[in-house]
Amino acid sequence: MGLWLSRLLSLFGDSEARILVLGLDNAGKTTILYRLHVGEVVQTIPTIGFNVETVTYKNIKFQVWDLGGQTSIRPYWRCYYPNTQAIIYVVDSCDAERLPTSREEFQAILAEDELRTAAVLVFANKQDLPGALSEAEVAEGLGLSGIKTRPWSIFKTSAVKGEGLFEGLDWLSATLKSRK
Ligand code: G3D
Ligand code: MG
Repeated sequence: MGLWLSRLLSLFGDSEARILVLGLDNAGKTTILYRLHVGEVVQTIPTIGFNVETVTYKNIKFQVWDLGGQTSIRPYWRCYYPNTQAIIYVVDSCDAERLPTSREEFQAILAEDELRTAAVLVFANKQDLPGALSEAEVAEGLGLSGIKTRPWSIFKTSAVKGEGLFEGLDWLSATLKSRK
């Protein structure tokens, strides 16, 4: 178990905690979920028709789904908001074309009332590929500097190489700890 995970566990005690891993499809979310080696990834396909991947470690749930697409299912996302301590937002840094769409989805998630206190960790993923946007470009593209009321940070990652993920999670566990 990583230090970040044991830190999170000690923070939450016995209470339920949720960490949402969100972003457009193809950003690298599922790859990251497996990379964390937290436990078995379970896929659920609720009747409403969006696929959620969940890894549960003790009282912490990591849950992943794709943003974008059909707007009719969005109200059902709220079922997954309670007790959310953090949002890990994943961006494909090579997909400059869809960065504006990713921004819209990101801003919509930030505007969700039930998520207003969640800390925000952004992964500018796929940094191993040529032509990847820099961390600063991804930050600008998402409008990160506009976030004033909660902690956020951005890290360069390569999910396939396993780079940057744990630095980001260390930031997250330290940040949540300092808020306690
Ligand atoms: P998603 O769950 O956000 O939709 P996935 O994204 O985790 O399924 O990843 C989408 C594709 O991007 C996968 O390729 C995956 O291997 C690749 N990918 C994820 N992270 C990285 C990264 O950091 N670098 C590179 N080079 N590729 C990455 P396939 O080919 O399996 O569809
Ligand atoms: Mg996926």
